[in-house]
Amino acid sequence: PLFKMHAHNYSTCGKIRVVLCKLCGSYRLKNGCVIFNDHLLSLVTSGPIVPFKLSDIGEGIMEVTVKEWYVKEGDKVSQFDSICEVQSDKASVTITSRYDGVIKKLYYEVDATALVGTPLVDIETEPGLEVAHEEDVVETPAMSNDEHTHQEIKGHKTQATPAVRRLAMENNIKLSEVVGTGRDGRILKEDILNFLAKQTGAILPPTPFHEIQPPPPPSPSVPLPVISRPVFTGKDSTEPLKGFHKAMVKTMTAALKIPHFGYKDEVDLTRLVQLRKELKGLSEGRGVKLSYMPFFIKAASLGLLHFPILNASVDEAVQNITYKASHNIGLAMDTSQGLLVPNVKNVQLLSVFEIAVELNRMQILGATGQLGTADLTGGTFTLSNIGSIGGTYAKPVILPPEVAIGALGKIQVLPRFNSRDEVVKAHVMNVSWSADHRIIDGATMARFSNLWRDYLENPASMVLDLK
Ligand code: CAO
Repeated sequence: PLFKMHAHNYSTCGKIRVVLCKLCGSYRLKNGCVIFNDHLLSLVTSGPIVPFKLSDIGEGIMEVTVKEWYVKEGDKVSQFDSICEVQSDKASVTITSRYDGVIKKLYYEVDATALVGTPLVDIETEPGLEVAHEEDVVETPAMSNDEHTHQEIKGHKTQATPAVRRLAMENNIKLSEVVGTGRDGRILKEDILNFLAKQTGAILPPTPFHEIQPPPPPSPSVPLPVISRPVFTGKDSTEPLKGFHKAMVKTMTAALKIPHFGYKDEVDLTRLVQLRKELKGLSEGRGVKLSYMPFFIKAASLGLLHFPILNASVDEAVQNITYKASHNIGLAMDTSQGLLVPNVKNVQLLSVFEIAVELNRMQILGATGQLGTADLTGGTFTLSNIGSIGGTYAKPVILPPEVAIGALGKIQVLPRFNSRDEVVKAHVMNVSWSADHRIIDGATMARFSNLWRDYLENPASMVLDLK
């Protein structure tokens, strides 16, 4: 009778998934069974239906395109299961579930535009589940490239894989309290274990030393962008610009407000061609493809150490200049989704081989449309190797807030004079620089270009300046 007389006020009981009504002392179990005075009283078969909203995924993104659903109505999902893939104008993001339950409704068709803050799906949660208030729901988008998730907790950004989040959750640990020792402060499994050990006084075995494993060689099955077949439909067609195209409109329109200064030169890569030939097999033996790009990138970083103004950014009002400590060198990439510019982070700290490892990773992600926000943001200087497709000169456009960009032409075998006035066979590449002429003068660009060229024409000299 008491059991029936009131609306039960269930609250979570300890760490286990049992809820207790404070008024009558009945328990509700995770499976919906209600127990009162040791008697099984009822079976609740379903919990509340929760609209699962697309939360703010940062970077000022207000809308995304739904690229693929991984669930359909009626599917059972658990926390961290992938729900769908969405694409913003900056990156592809995998949205993962916050709840265990059953999908009741999908709000969008594939290719539809979903707005931040509106529901993506309705999930019928499991009975007994304490559902957070809608305002409290912070969904954790998972980066599709490395399955890392980002979450804003009281202004403190934490990064961890779903497995690490689960480990933290199972042990009632708030990620915001754990110091991440992974790259960019990422929280690793060991960080959670160490945190636990500190709390419980347990002594953990030392973390085994992980040797950096090069990624597997690019699989031949990874489709590289190919020339598309001619298309003739016989009628005009109009479609809205979406995703990365929209980003290109925004970035390039902003870029062309910047007065560009152009500077071009020729680089004799004969020695570098020989050096790469010698190192290519060695690198492939370690499972990494070695192109010229890692040398171009490293030489740029060595040059930027002498010309930090080229690795800087200016604010929109052009009142302040910020010299960036990290050389996050972007490279224009022709991907399955069109032009993207991922960047290799902290090139100043990387060897040529480590840059090649990063480049291989990004090329695989680019070819499969999986480059994520982490790789696509934070660039400080850009190189565009259009020569891998063809052409000699280009007129590259600065990617604001960066202040300089270089375009590399095709390496051609051409006759040139050597120091004894003899005609020799040379491997020649043209470089075309563009710089923000509001803050960079031609002489600076030319001096940097000379230094970059010297490193590449005498690649052994790079060794002297490697850290
Ligand atoms: N001249 C001649 N050969 C070149 C070259 C150049 N400038 N650049 C690369 N190559 C060679 C490579 O050495 C490699 O040869 P091997 O098979 O003998 O090793 C081959 O071309 C293929 O290289 P790659 O393209 O796989 O690798 P990369 O590191 O040189 O370039 C990347 C990577 C991402 C820059 C390139 O794939 C790409 O997407 N380029 C297009 C960039 C672009 O679109 N720019 C325009 C931006 S503005 O719209």
